Amino acid sequence: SASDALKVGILGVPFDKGQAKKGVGHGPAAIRKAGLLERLSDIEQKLDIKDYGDVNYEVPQQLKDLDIPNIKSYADIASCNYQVSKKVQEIIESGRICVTLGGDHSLGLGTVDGHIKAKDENLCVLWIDAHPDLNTNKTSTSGNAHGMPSALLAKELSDYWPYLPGMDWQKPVISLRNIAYIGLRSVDSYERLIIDKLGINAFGMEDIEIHGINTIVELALNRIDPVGERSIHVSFDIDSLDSLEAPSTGTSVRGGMTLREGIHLMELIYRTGRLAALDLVEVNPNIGTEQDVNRTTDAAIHIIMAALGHSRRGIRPRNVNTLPLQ
Ligand code: 6HN
Ligand code: MN
Ligand code: MN
Ligand code: MN
Repeated sequence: SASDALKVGILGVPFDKGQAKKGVGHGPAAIRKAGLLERLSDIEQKLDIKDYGDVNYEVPQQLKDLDIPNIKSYADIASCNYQVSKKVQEIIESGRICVTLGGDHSLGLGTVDGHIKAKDENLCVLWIDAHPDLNTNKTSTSGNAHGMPSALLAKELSDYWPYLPGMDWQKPVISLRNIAYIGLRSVDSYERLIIDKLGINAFGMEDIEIHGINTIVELALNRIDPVGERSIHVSFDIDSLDSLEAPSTGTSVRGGMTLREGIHLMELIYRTGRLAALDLVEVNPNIGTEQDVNRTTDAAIHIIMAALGHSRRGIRPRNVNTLPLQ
C-alpha cells in the first residue's frame, strides 16, 4: 500500500561555478537520462517519489559586483546555495528524504543548511569523499568553492572567515563533532592541520583497508550519532569511488572505494531508518568517453538505489511459495 512507501523528493542542482570544469552542471540531466526514476520504481522498497526539477537562482543586484578574495564566483555560490537551502528545507519538512543531484560539491553548503533548518540542528553528516572540502578562502590553493563547503558549515571555523555578504541566511552552523568523513585520500596541508587539531572524525582509505567498510561506517555513526536518534545527512561525492568506478568527475583520485563498498555503506545507512538527505555530486558527463560517463552515472544510481532500500539479495515474489515448473 502507499502507506508503507518511503517518501522521496528529487532535486537537481545544475551548478558548476564551485570549480572550473563546465560539464558538472549537466550532472543532474545525465543521472536522470541514465534512468534514475525508472530504476528506483523497480526496487522492492516501495517509493513515493516527487521530482522537484532543477533549482534556479538569480544573483541579486547588490551582490553582482562583489568580490571575496580567493573564492571564485562568490556571488553565484551565495545566491545558488540560498535557493538550494530553501528547497531542501521544504522537501525535508514535507516528510520526504531529499535526494539532491549535483552539480559541484559547493552545493553541500545549501543542502546541509536546509537540513539543519528543517531538523533544528538535530542532525549528523557523513561526508563521503576523496577530499574533506575543509578549505577556507585563506587556505585554499585553488580558490574553488567546492573545496570549501565543510569549512563554511563548521561552527569551529566561523572565526576564520571574513564577513560574507549575501550569506546571512547561512546560520546556525554545525559542529565538526557531528561530521564524519569517509574515503579521504587527498587532504591539503591546512585541512590536515584542522583535522588533527580539532580531532575530527576522519576515516581515510587506509582505515577502510585495515578495518573494512562495515566497521568504519559503524564507528563513524557511533561517533556522530551515539544515541541513534539523529537525522542523517549523507553528502556523497562520486570521487570517493575509485577512478575506475567513476571516471567522469573533475577531481578524480586513484585508490578509492569500490562501488561494492559504496553500496554497502549506503545499505547500512538505509537500515538506520534515519536518512533524511542524500547529495550525489560531482558527476561530470563532459569528462571521459561515453562508456566512462555511463559507468559513472550507473554507479551514482546504484548508490542512490542502495540508500533508498534496494537489496542485492533479491526478493521472493509476494504470496507465492511454489516455482512455476511445468
Ligand atoms: N571536491 N582540495 C582541493 C581544493 O581545490 O580545495 C580539491 C577540492 C575538491 C573538491 O571534490 O568536492
Ligand atoms: Mn567533495
Ligand atoms: Mn572530492
Ligand atoms: Mn548496473
